[in-house]
Amino acid sequence: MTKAVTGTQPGLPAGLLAELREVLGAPHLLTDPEVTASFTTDWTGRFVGATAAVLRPSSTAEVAAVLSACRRHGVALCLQGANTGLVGGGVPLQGELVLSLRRLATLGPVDPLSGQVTAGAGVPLADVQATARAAGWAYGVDMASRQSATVGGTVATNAGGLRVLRYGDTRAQLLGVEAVLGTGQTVSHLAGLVKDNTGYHLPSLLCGSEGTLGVVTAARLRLVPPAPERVVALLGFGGVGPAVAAAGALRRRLGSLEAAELFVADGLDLVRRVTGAGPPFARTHPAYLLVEAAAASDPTDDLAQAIGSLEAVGDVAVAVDSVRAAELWRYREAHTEAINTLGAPHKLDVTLPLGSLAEFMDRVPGVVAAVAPEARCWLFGHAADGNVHVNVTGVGPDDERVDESVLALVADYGGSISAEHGIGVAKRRWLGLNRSEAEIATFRAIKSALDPDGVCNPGVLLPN
Ligand code: 2HG
Ligand code: ZN
Repeated sequence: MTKAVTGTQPGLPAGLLAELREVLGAPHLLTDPEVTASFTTDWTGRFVGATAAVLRPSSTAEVAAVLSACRRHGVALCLQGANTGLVGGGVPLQGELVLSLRRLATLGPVDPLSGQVTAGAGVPLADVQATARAAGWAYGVDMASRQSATVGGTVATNAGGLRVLRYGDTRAQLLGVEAVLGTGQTVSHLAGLVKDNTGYHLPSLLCGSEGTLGVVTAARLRLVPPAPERVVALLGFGGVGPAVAAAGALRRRLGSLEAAELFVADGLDLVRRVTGAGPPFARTHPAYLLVEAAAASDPTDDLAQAIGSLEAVGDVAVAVDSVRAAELWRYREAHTEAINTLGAPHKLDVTLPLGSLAEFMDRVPGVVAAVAPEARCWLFGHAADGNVHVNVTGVGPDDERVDESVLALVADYGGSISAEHGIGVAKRRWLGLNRSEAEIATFRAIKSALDPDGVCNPGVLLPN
């Protein structure tokens, strides 16, 4: 495999580490390279950075103290949750100190009246889901990395995931945040008032800012009514076009539709090779749609009726129990780990207008082959959101020709070069495909107001 994208490590001002050790306590400032290694390489293995230390604060006050020391010494920070990001935005590619937020793990009680909870940045998504469930509510955001992905990371990237079609993205759940801005100021607005028109909405600004404006330390999250009765079905189609059309039709007919996930034949083959799973149907289909409906009472009949009214479905498998439901989900959720077994992929998470999604997916392999004949494309995603994950294997970590061609094609179709993973370092060169000069200048003005010294994630999001 070719060498990964690597970072450099400049020297640190004398006394800074001693000062930070004082703030955090010696056990929470990690310098042993064997220990810090897992904080400096991204999940895919494509981006490898380096750091002199990983800092592990346990409170907002400690975050503020770290930030103020780093500003004073002119040393940048790389903000990190569970390091599950896929665009290189959470690893220290410029030798930054890593600010790991996992110890901010306080999860408050669920307010039974409003259906809200306050979670520290380091709380794993699965813990928010479980706490909500235990209190008779549910959390609307879900994704395959739920056991590790943290609230702070999902807020910083405005994570989407599997249930966006019903509940919206992370921003749609966010009623308030606490954050230490790059200025060193702490802002805290966690009352969770649903109606609160008192000026700029900082949660919206910080959500999706990818750690470039400050450190989100806690979030006030809205919960949704539970939908404990679930049914999962896998549908086979003759192509992506009919599968996307079916997702739209199911969405219109089925208020309980919670997920409509898309994958294709070669992705399924790869997943089966890696996981050893059997085939879902006796015959192969070019495209598959995995759907889940959830409601207070069993939605199976409604789903069956809605599927019955669809045109062009080849085969249908309905999961009658949770074991079978998990098996069907695995065909879709295992794509990411299965692709990683082929080497560090280039991950191009994009959105297309729904009417162009099938044509785009059809054209991508040719566009990739034109610049990298040895590469392979893997396409899967969230059908109802127009969000396809273009994964490309067989290209070197630094070789950006494939990224360039695919993202240009996305822009030609009027799509977005980042649907849910963010811009990170991987796509910042191409931000101009989606954002005008005026917009990027506005982004820069916001960055310099909130992080005037460029301490927070300096290499992320904004083009050089
Ligand atoms: C998913 O939808 C995630 O499974 C990861 O967003 C996508 O691995 C990817 O490219
Ligand atoms: Zn996704």
